Amino acid sequence: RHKFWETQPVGQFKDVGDPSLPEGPIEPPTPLSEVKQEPYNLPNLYEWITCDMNSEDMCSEVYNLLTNNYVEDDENMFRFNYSKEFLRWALHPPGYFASWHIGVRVKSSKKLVAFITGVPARIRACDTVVNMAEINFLCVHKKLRSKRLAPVMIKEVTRRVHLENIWQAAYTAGVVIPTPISTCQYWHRSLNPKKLIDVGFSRLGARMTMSRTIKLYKLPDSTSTPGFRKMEPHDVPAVTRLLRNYLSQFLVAPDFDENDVEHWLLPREYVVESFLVESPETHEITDFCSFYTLPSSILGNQTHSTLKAAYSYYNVSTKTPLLQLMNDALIIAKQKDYDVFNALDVMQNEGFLKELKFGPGDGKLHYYLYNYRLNHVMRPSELGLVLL
Ligand code: YNC
Ligand code: MG
Repeated sequence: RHKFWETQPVGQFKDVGDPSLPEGPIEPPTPLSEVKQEPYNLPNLYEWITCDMNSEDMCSEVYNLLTNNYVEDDENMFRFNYSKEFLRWALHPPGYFASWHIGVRVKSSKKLVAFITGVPARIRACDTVVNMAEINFLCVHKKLRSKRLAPVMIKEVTRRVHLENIWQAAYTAGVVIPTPISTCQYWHRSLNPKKLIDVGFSRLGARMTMSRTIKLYKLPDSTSTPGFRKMEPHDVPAVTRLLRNYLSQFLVAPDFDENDVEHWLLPREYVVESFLVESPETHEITDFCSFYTLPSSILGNQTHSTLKAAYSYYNVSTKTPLLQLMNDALIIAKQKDYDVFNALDVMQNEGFLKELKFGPGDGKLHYYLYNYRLNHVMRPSELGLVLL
């Protein structure tokens, strides 16, 4: 049934729930000299390229490929529209490898028709911190679908990851393949209900009018927590301590150091936003929340072309109740003119979703590890990892 995935070192469906299989790497690393030195073969009309995302032209080509061909919802009403600044941020973390940003061009016209990326990350699985690649942005042009190009893209990124002596990977997808370590759900909190209804993102509830709906989702004009402010560069050590301590409770989570926190969590306009609570008395950093910006193109609407969405990223509450912290995050997102605030049911998010009027979405998000077996399927609340 999965001609490609059945050949790969991933948990297979027939083995799910078999406690006799050991947790950890499925295959041992091979000597680097045995890693294939040449790229995999592509059909003759195409060629591999390494995409230098610092180049304005290259970044624009990737942006255009993804804007027109990347992930859509099941009804094909919306398509992710990652910004160029976001792509640069997502692909340039500490220690990134340019060789893991892989494109495929048509030889004759030089047109970019496929893309896949990896970035390095230390991910803890239970008690073990593993050097991994986070794989993202797999995209094949709509006109080249169902020609088995995706397996070649995946094998080529795997080869280039192996060349850096890394043997495991983490990734998420909307599709079910062998085999999810966890299956999560997106929840959506309307900030601009009228627009969301107008574009078909949400529907007017039963026995609801537009004015009652607008009132239901109304938020205060300003945040409520004393000491709530934007994260600044000098906060990196305190936020790192807070976050490391928080993430230690989950079964799978990133192992962030100060360099990672500086990259992934310091605010960047229109890319990632982070806020914290500094106690007005002790000046201690007690709580933290963050979200990233990922608009979607609205396909075929006369009035609106983009949906402005904020995605919950990492949140930590130690003193401020999580509900209050996230309500402040919603207030900020509303101030900044986002239409919707999205969150997965990972970490402790279930503790605020219903109370803060998030509604469940229809699509699922499946989490995967490559060449690493875990012996049980995790609940979303046991996951401490958010991929972009
Ligand atoms: C997917 N999303 O099952 P089987 S998420 C992984 N992730 O193989 P073809 C996928 N595999 O089942 P198409 C996948 N989607 O026969 C499909 N597959 O074994 C598998 N969409 O290939 C599929 N982006 O080329 C099947 O399919 C085989 O032309 C079929 O291309 C697929 O970034 C795709 O949703 C997704 O652009 C490129 O549909 C195309 O349909 C497309 O005939 C819109 O492929 C955009 C979209 C996916 C977003 C993402 C994470 C990707 C993870 C990839 C796996 C990484 C493994 C670890 C590597 C490093 C290892 C080390 C160390
Ligand atoms: Mg294909």
